[in-house]
Amino acid sequence: MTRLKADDISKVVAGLTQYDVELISKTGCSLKAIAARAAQRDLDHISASRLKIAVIPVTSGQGIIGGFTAAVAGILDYLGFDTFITQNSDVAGIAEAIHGGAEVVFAADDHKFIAFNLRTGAIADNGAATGQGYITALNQMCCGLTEKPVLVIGAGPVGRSAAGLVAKLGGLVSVYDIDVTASRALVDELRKQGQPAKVETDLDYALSRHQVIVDASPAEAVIPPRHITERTIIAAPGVPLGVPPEQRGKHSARILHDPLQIGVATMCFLVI
Ligand code: 2YH
Repeated sequence: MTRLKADDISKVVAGLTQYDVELISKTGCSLKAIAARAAQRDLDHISASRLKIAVIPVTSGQGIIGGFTAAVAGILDYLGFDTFITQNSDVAGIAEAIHGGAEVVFAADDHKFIAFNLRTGAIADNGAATGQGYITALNQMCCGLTEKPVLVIGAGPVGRSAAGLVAKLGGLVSVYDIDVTASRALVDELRKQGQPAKVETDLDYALSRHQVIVDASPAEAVIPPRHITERTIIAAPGVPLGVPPEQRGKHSARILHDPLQIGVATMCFLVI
């Protein structure tokens, strides 16, 4: 599982307005609209409520990531929520959030990143929410996924969630993971739900047959330049981005990638 680095998120807050402009040009939808759609929430109803949200620093494991809570809080603030970062970390942070009137809390350790609604008990996991948010955006970018072959690279929590939603939206899912038992398990699960899905064992061959790609893998440069054409559309929730740096500018209009924005926004809308 990828642990974000301070560098990955240092520009998130300052870049949110520009991020949203680019997201709208790629998908036709703002960050708020993508998240609301992914969570199947009514945007008008949500805009009206100014919900109080606390983001709690967590010191366990490898500890605090510089700028992590600020980036999460900045995204929630940008979406219109009344957000604060607790002064205290860990359990004292939870107490502070409750005393401060928070209805929703966000917190992450090295393994799990959750949003939790203290009133309703609703909980959202970053991995699953990121998959849902990215596929909602990809569906917009592709003007629908029905009958379209979609290659999902990576069968971790984000890839599993993404593959599930691609299948639900009528896409033809193929899965590649460096660990073939993980891709087999995901494909078996989809087939049990009556969704057609295929295991790919040769990534190069799989890439040569797909124009719509979900890069949910933590590997760098997993998509070689020869497989990126004017018709390739890439949704890349995986950090770092699997597109080689020299290919990014040229194809940026058809590459969706961010370190936190879509995942955090979708988590929030899933619990409210
Ligand atoms: O980046 C991570 C994990 N890889 C979460 C993975 C969930 N999909 N966690 C962030 C840790 C933040 C740190 N504890 C802090 O600053 O509070």
